Amino acid sequence: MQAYWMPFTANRQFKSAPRMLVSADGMYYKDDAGRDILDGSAGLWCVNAGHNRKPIVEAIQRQAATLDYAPPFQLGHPLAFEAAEQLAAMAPKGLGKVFFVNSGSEAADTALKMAIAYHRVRGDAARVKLVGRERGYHGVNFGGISVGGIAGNRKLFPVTLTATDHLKSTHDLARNAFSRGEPEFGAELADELEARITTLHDPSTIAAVIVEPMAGSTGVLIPPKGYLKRLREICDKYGILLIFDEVITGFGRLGADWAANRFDVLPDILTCAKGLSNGVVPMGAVLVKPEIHDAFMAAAGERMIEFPHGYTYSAHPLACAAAIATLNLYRDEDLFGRAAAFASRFEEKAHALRGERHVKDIRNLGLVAGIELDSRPGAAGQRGFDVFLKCWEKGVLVRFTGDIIACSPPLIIEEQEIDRLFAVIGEAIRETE
Ligand code: PXG
Repeated sequence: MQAYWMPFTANRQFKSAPRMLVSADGMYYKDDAGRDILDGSAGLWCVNAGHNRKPIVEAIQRQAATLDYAPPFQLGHPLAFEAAEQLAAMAPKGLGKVFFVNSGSEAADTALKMAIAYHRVRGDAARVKLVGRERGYHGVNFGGISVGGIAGNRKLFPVTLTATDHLKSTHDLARNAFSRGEPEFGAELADELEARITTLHDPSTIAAVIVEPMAGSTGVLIPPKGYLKRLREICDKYGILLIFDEVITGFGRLGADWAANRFDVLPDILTCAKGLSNGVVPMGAVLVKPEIHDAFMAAAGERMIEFPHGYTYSAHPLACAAAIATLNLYRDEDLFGRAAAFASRFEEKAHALRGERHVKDIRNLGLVAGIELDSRPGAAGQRGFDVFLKCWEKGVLVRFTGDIIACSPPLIIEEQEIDRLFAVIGEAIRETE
């Protein structure tokens, strides 16, 4: 087991007691002892259509045997255009241009570079600063961690971009604990963008604001009512681009296709990944308004490369095949509608854990829930880890971030599986010191 250096993992703990997944089907993983594990986290928030879906598997098999790889620079292949067309057709109205990447991290860095370059090609070269938010997660590349706000992901790398600032997190248990859906309080936190940040930096130097509409990785922070609309208004007032990182919130997670539609706020740039290909082949995308794309076209000669950016595996044929099959599945099975239909049971069962010891907040929207536990004195994160391990022993996979348990199952989950998911979390919490 020694050669593999595992990502975001307590390597030594893992190797002392490995948790090995060997196969998956529908709502379940199987481990190397042959146990079925209910997938309460859609892998890592990505397997929205469930595991081992035949149309996706077959599409990839066919594609591998037809065109295994095609260089994406100065050459094309039909599935890249088809995947972009389909994604644009289901995107929030007005985001009609699609740039493919291979992950959420690449999507974030691509979006940030696009934002800066967009102002530049229009002759507004002073706009270089990027604003993120405390507790935000935009992947692990240098751009993403620079605007990201998860302290633990930054502290070993104190060489982030300097032209950045961060809004305050919207997390406020004093006012919003045990909210169902969008919390009531906190829209005014968006005003910091105008009151402090544009004042401090001079708004004409700010290129973009990037936020997750719902902050997932940090522990499920649902946006307060009106907060995102307010951000949009301030960005408009000062000519700042608004980027939504929908890597987690895209593809039905919140009971709507996109958070942008769920909250009725249209960003200028939207990043997605994960559910785009059901996690089966790595893929991400950056969706932009046509005006942004067109500004690049207008600024370069016809035989010039307009945006010197891209990856060897952008629009990889297998990823495109997986994405097309995945988007078809979402539509054919109305999986986003299903997520919306099951959201109230999900909410009831999640909030039924209120009153269990250590539980200091429960929050939810669509098919996502966060259960925040009190931390053990001097040992933040250990209680969350123990609950995660107990759930695993009981055959349920959840995600934990510090002492917050996150639930985000595939959208094909059945009612009894929702019941079991939260029942097992309840047992695990009761058995944890
Ligand atoms: N943006 C957001 C909003 C994400 O949630 C990324 C970017 C980066 O995506 P890639 O594909 O580069 O990993 C993510 C990823 C967790 C967890 O514990 C969440 C993510 C990744 C790893 C763990 O909740 N989200």
